[in-house]
Amino acid sequence: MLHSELHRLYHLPFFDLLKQARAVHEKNWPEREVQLCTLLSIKTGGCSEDCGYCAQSSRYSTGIQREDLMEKADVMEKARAAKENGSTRFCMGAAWKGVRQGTPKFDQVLDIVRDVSTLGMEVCVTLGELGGEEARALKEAGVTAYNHNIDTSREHYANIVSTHTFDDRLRTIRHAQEAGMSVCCGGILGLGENKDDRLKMLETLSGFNPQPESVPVNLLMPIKGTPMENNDGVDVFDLVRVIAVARIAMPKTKVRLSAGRYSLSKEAQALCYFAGANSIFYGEKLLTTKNPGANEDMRLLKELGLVAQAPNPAMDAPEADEARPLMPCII
Ligand code: SAM
Ligand code: DTB
Ligand code: SF4
Repeated sequence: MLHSELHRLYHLPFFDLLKQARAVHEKNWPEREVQLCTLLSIKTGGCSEDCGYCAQSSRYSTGIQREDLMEKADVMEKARAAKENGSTRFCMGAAWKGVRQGTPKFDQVLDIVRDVSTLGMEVCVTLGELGGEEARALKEAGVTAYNHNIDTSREHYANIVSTHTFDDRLRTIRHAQEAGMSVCCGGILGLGENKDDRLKMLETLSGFNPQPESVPVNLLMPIKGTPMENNDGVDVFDLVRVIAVARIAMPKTKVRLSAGRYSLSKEAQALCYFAGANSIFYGEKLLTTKNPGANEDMRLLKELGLVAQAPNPAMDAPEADEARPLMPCII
């Protein structure tokens, strides 16, 4: 969607924007369903990259305990527990710059994916940069979706990371799409960006061909020791507006209310659901930071009359529109 249209939507009177987003949501989604996803950090800390928000970058003293790639049996135990708790998507994250075909660690990840994919949940991984070969191997092993966020606008990206570029991120996303995986790609609010950066991020995401299957909207979890530890918080109405505009610009995308729910009130979360959020990370830990407890989330869903979405592990990736260029935003 064009920047001018996103801008117009964002600046509508609050309730007009909500009404429009709700109408799009109701037309495209079973309105009461929320997908529950569980996150697991399978390799923690010690990352070579300098993403200014991240607890796991080796450039900052954040006090995170480094942990090697988890054993498959331990991952399976967590995955089974997630399924029993009602999660339909299991997302495994690794603090790597990227992965390379033919390396022992990548083989180990493929082995983990093969086993997790037998459990009947959607399997998502986020491992950093991918080439075409790696993307095809992950798809073949049973990955449903690849998470790789653009985080912010192209213009602001260099202010938050210097060790890779916005275009590096887009190339990885393209490789994941070409291999037939769904793409989970979103960003973080609270990185010192302005409203225009947020709209530019939505312009890039909604311009993907195909649009992402899911868009995580994260609020910065300020991490002590990182350059962003003292960043200003994000206004709740700004968050709701971003979700509503994302819903309108990407009607068939799951909008995932991601990091930052821990500090959101029940009422704020309810507004996010109303505006079009239909997926959350479920379970008391994200990768390294806190998330609301599962009981608390269940209670809120119940209070709002919302239900957990059924799993769809055989889900096909969205298809590209052949009349439009693939990845139009890449330079
Ligand atoms: N290394 C891989 C990568 O960068 O894509 C995968 C792991 S990385 C931690 C996954 C995503 O988590 C990041 O792209 C970022 O959007 C989000 N994230 C990391 N730290 C965060 C924080 N402190 N607050 C909010 N979101 C964060
Ligand atoms: C995403 O966009 N958010 C999740 C998931 N994708 C991998 C990660 C949030 C991490 C929050 C900070 C932490 O726990 O370290
Ligand atoms: Fe953190 Fe991923 Fe950046 Fe590494 S590449 S510092 S894990 S966000």
